[in-house]
Amino acid sequence: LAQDCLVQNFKVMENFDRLRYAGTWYAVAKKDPMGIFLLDNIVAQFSVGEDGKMTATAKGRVFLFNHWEVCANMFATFEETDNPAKLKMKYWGAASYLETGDDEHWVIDTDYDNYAIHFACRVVDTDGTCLDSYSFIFSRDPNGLQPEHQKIVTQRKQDICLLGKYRRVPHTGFC
Ligand code: ODT
Repeated sequence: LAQDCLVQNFKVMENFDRLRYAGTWYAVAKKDPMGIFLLDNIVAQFSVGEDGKMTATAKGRVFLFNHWEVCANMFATFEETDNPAKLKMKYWGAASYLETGDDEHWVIDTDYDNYAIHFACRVVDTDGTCLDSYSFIFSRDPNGLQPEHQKIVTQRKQDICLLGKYRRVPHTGFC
């Protein structure tokens, strides 16, 4: 079956449950966007407030001005859309020299207990494919995914036309 790779046709998690998604996720692989920000040791922590709104914090090693290596402490708030798995993320850093932005935050798939596939398209091309995307493969376990979950993740990478575009994200304890 030929793949059209149209962003609007990407399937996302059905009946996405923010409460079950909450907690700590370790990035074990990442597809970088243009102008990469987070390098490695990336850990995200999602919470759901009493108002039901999702927020997150993330840590990760970044290079500032190409040579200054620091741990970035980042914050995000999420806005809902008509699809519960397609959120809008506003993010900023604890320090003013860190990145700020507005990105999509799509949860492509998760079993909540082991793996999650995140996807964000920053620029949709005129033909409907994604021109600038980034994606995190998250694991509840910093040591990585079990083979049975890796199999699902590989399939989802293919579904979003990013198979072979990921790099491993090491956890060395830097942050
Ligand atoms: O790292 C890159 O190259 C892309 C930019 C990533 C923006 C990171 C902002 C993190 C804000 C705090 C967030 C938490 C949760 C994030 C989960 C996944 C996507 C960033």
